[in-house]
Amino acid sequence: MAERNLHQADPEIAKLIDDENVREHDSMRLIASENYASRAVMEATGSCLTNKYSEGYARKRYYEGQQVIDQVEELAIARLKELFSRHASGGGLTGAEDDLHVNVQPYSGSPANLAVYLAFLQPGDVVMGLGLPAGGHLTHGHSVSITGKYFKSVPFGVRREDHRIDMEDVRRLALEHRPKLLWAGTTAYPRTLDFAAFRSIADEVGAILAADIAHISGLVAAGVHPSPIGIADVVTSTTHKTFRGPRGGMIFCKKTHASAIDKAVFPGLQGGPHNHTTAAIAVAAREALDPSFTVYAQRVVDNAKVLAAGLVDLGFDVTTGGTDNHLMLLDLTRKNIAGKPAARALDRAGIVGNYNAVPFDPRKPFDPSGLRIGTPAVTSRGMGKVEMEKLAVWIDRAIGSATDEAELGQIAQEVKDLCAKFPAPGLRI
Ligand code: DSN
Repeated sequence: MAERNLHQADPEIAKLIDDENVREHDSMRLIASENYASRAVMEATGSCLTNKYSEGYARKRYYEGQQVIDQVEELAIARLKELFSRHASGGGLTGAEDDLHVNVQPYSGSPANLAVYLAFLQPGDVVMGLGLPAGGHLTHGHSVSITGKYFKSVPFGVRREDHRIDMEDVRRLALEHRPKLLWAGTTAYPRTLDFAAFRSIADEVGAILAADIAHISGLVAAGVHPSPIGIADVVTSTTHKTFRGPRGGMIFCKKTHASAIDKAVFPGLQGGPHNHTTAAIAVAAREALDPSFTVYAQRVVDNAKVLAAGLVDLGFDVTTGGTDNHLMLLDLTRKNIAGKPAARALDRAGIVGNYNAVPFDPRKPFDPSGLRIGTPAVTSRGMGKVEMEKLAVWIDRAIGSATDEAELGQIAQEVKDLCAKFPAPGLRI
């Protein structure tokens, strides 16, 4: 008898997956960290590679039967080296590629960042990173994270007047606190990072410089955002945001740090790598090597600029006045609504973002003043300037009618009609 497919074996889960498929198709997905992975990436993720254990690294494993897996991991690494050497800063293409080591085994971005701590720090050492309320990540030393509990965290912020990172202040804090690790990375910051300025501060105080490019790795790969490769000692990233791969993590480092990073990932933090994910990362890297990905990444930024400008025209307070990357942060205080009710109303209108603290937010993190939105997913559907202009108007209408269910329903229908014209990669509709 033929093996049952998912719908036959588990109709409840099959239906929920179908429902999510419809939701992702019919809505404008603006969560800045989300995207649509391609069908090829999905196929690799759902493959038999999920069955295999392979603790260790290619040619040095603790289990037999690695004839295929070693090739998969080596291919993923080779493609990532080629891709991220293209726009490497400083060393130039060949220099950077020769000195580049890649680990594709971290289960996601947070484990990748923990590997950096394990590789270079002892408990109690000082770490500096952008504070969460200013747009940093939990794992850059926030107090509720293990990185803020086991290490002495000295967060830096953004300037009150323009909400941009003040490199002079980073330097002042670094000279005072002498961090062993300095993070250059963000999750809710709409401007370009100056990796060279971070490098010079790290050198001045003898810190390891780690760049967390989880949000921008697709833009960096395409040369649309400056690259920290060739500048930072270590670079971490997720693989599913602007990079548009499967959910996973990756670490780039100079060859001198290869052994410390590899040992920190396995056996320091993890067991067997997720080989199905590694294969899908290789597929995503191949997609990103295609010239069409550069066009995509540039359009992500172009779309974000159009959307931000449209929202400014409609009276929205866009922090820093706009964006250089894929995301923007709206401070809704002047619109007389908090971030959470606004995000909920937008969701009912088929526009999905997330409520988010804004710099110097007087409200609590679970009920903040802001909304974070971004353009990676809608750009993957082929949407452009015209659609971004419509989106700004819909966002304004929905936020202005947050308790008017009829109006929110009307917007949701208009959103759905537009989405029907833009097929989303990877979905089954
Ligand atoms: N959850 C990710 C984001 O949305 O930015 C960060 O880990």
